Amino acid sequence: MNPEIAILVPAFNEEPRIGEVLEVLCSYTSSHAAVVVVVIDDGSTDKTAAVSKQYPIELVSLTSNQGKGAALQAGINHVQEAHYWLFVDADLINLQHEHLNLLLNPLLINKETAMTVGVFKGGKTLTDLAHRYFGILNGQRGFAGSFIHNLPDLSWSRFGVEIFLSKYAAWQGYPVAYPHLKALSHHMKEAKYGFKKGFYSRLQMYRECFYSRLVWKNYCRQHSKTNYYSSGTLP
Ligand SMILES: Nc1nc2c(ncn2[C@@H]2O[C@H](COP(=O)(O)OP(=O)(O)O)[C@@H](O)[C@H]2O)c(=O)[nH]1
Ligand SMILES: [Mg+2]
Repeated sequence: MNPEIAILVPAFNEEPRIGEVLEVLCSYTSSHAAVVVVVIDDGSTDKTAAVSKQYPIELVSLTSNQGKGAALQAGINHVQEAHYWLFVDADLINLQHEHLNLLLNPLLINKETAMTVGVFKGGKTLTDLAHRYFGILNGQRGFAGSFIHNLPDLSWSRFGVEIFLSKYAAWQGYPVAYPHLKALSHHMKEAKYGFKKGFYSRLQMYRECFYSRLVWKNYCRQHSKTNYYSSGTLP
């Protein structure tokens, strides 16, 4: 496939929300020659796949729900090689082309930059605060091709995937940029699933994040394709 830019959109039961995001991504694609948008349907039980198929995207369907990390890994395996990668959630509110440019520009301008982590600003107060103080969890990211190429498999990580990516980048000593994504936010779990189910799902997410925080070091030691210790010790 080898596109210039691969945009991966992990999606689990996002039927009412994914159209708004794909509308923006696919119109971005039409103005940029070699961009591919890959939706990874993570075993959804709603019409996420059917809605996605209305857009010029590549669809990867996982037969059962495997979690965000496995969905992203399935997208990476599908594309295999790209010069730049973007990870974009399927439930964003008010995504604009400018946000995609902001995630890509630091990678294009400074070839040393390995990863960008988008920080919501001026969207919703709660999501802004979460992004400001728990940036390690932010899901909108850009990557240089070499970062993804050298990355160990993410399939185990579920919602701990962002923590793993940030820890891995720090361990490798890779420069990371944090562009502010103005007026962007996302649907919170409580709004998507109702308070009780949403809250339970949030606790489950924190559990997966905590697990990733515990095991990332050992996982890196055992599975890294490169062995560059920036400071000689793991952070
Ligand atoms: N909830 C959930 N989301 C998943 C899963 N796999 C992929 N995703 C996608 O990961 C993104 C972030 O999920 P979300 O529940 O909104 O997490 P939050 O934004 O961190 O609260 C969305 O695009 C989801 O559709 C999964 O197993 N569960
Ligand atoms: Mg969300």
